[in-house]
Amino acid sequence: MSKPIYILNGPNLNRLGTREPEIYGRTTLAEVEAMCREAAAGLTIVFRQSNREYEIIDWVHEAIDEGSGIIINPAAFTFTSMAIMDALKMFPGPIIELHISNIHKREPIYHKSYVSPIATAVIAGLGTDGYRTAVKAMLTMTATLPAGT
Ligand code: CA2
Repeated sequence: MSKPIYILNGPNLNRLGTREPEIYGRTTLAEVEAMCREAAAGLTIVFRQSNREYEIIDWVHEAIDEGSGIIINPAAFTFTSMAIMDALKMFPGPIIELHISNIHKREPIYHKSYVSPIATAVIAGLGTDGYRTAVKAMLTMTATLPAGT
């Protein structure tokens, strides 16, 4: 039995699809989760969101014990959380940092990510489709694709 991919989402993303559609689109987080499960082609996905930093840290610890890869949209914690960065540093597998918007196109406060220097890859600016791209990439990175695909 292969280990699941963890998809972790930070603060306010539970409100996705309800405001600033010009930046974040109209897709809800529940729809993003369904898209990820479909893209995972049967592989187990652990999909979570929290507005609490400690909870995200606890889930990274859980992924260290039980996960094959982490896709994380840390939202505002991207720019503030050394604690999430420290937890991610302990993860032995691939980490994809994901942002719906292109953070580098925005104001300078959105340019300095604590996660990017320790991430395996960074996806930003693809909208919510970026989650599907990240899952597909993670399947390759963790070599869990069924033979012939
Ligand atoms: O583009 C992303 O995915 C972000 O990580 C989203 C964060 C923002 O602080 C980052 O700079 C980029 C903010 C998420 C706010 O949550 C929303 C809630 C409702 C509607 C839209 C966004």
